[in-house]
Amino acid sequence: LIHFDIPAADEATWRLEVGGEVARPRTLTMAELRRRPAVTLPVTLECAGNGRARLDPRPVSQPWLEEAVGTAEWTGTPLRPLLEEAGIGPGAVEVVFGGADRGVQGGLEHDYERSLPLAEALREEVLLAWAVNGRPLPPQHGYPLRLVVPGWYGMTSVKWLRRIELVGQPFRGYQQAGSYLLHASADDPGVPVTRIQPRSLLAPPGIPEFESRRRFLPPGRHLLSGRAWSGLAPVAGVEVSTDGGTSWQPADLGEQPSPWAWVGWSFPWEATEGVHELCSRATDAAGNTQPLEAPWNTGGYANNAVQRVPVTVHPVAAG
Ligand SMILES: Nc1nc2c(c(=O)[nH]1)N[C@H]1C(S)=C(S)[C@@H](COP(=O)(O)O)O[C@H]1N2
Ligand SMILES: [Mo]
Repeated sequence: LIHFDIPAADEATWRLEVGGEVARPRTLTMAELRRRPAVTLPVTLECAGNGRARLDPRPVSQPWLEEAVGTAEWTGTPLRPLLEEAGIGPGAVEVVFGGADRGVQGGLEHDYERSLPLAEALREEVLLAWAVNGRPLPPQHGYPLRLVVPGWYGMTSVKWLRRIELVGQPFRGYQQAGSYLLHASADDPGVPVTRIQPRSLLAPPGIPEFESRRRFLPPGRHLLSGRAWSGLAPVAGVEVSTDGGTSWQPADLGEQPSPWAWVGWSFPWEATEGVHELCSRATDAAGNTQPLEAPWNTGGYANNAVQRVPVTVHPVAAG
């Protein structure tokens, strides 16, 4: 998701500024960043608004159904040593990350900026990334440099990163204090959106009808499969329901490539003739699980309610 415009950027002239509550503020070129130790990490990024269009009434913003999620291998340098070299000031409580994109939202003109509490910014898996799946970042994904914060919803992973500032007060910019809050009305101060809630999706089996999107498949054995993830803890299990969430059976889990990337799952299903509603439900190692209904909130964030895929099982007749 891109709030404003993709800024024009050139790696040769790009500069990253590190400043604020640090002993040694500095400016880095991309060449200097690339000379630092590099790591590659598989990470699932999910937009906090994924599932928004399933809420009723639908909050007005990007109308995602279930598609605003993906997994990639990100390459970059860990943030922590860079902050330590700059000398973290005793008064620093948060780290603000600024992008090069500017626009108006909520009636306020601002650069896209988000912050992290210092302890979260110092997690070893937080990266300043310049490559994805072995290639330079494409313009729309933050070329030439972006933050990648595994486990947090996507808004945290600031693209077109050009400024890192340590601050002595919690950051109150629009994208932090005016947005990305879970609340059911404008007068409720709300709770900040942070970590990715557990979720799973299934690859809809069979074939779709063009207009209704209803799906058809023949009776017999089908291997249902999908992905599951959580930003709170590794995935502990996935269950499947073929009756709309009334009864559940465990699915087979694959190997999770990292605690920060989704895991594949599968479930052999003996499909009988009739209409069935397929669902999957992920539970993480901290005991968090997906609800059948997620609470409504004004921004339409963090809707991790179980996906429902109705299918009609019947012998497929030609013509
Ligand atoms: N600078 C900047 N960074 C940004 C955004 C933005 O608008 N500007 N959008 C955020 C949001 S809301 C999401 S979901 C992710 C999307 O990352 P992707 O486009 O690489 O999937 O980028 C985040 N980083
Ligand atoms: Mo997002």
